[in-house]
Amino acid sequence: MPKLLHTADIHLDSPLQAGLPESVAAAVREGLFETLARLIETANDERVDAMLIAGDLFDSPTPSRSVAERAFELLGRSNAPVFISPGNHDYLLPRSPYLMLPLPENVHVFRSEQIEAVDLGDFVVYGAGFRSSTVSRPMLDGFHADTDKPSVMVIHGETATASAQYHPISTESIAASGLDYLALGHIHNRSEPQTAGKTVYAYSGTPANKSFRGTPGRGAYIVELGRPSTVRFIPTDARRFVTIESDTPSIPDGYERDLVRLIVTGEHEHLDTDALERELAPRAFYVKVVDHTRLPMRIWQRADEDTLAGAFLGALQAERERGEDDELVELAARFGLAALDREEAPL
Ligand SMILES: [Mn+2]
Repeated sequence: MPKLLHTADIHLDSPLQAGLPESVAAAVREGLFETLARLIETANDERVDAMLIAGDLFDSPTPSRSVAERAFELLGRSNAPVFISPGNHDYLLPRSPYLMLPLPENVHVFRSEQIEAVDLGDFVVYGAGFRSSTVSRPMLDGFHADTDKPSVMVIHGETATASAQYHPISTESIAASGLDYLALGHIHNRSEPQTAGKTVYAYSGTPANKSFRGTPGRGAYIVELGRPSTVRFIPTDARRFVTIESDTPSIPDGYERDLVRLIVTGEHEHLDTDALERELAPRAFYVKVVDHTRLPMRIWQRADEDTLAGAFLGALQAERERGEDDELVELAARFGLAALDREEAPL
């Protein structure tokens, strides 16, 4: 049975919105190309019969020429044909690199908002593409795969929302499609494969994170078309965004290539986040320390002292008992004690 690699939402050349230092952001952007190269290597190693990119390969409809040429050069290394369904980020403007630049022979871009079929002999690939940043017409409504061969569709859109601007796809239309697999893009957290009618469908999610938001562990789906189709996940991200929550301000081995957000919890009198970031720098590609610590209990015991600090802590405890926000009370205690003890304020 035909074998496919399903990916989507790489967002090449994304400016990133993670609040990272520019040099780190540049490395993450570069990592997106590494991820694309890895996807193509995987497709070749797995000897897939087609690679499907379900939209938003580029972050913008008009990426720079060098970015587009680099992407196309990589896609040209795929032994299998590559099918691209442009999404709401890389939609088909007349100036689109999909239309302006020479594409490798093995790359097919779906250029219409009407569903088009490409018969590869053993199976049929269907697809369509965004021609503007929004598509409100449900392109799958009324569609049925008119073939006896195994069939797959690659498309960008939303299955589970009332908002209609990013190509709404109803479960009913999937069930009526007769497709063996529907390769979806747009949602960056991958979904487990689901079934409607006899059609298996999934979001592969983005193959590489671009911020600490979203679930870690990105990759692509390897699909074997069949009745029913089977779906297997393979990891692909070149640099992971990892969040570690720990009482101990340390980073375990194995994160040297990754971006780590270390959330320090537990009881600590004072956490110097800047010093800790410098100290942990060799343990990861980038370290961001977030202070979620609480003051040790013994500090709060000072509320019994007959001192100004004692009275201050007692007043704060009373605030806490009246329902004041815990984190705010902790912060007030830290700043207040630092001032009373004539230290420099923390943070
Ligand atoms: Mn999208």
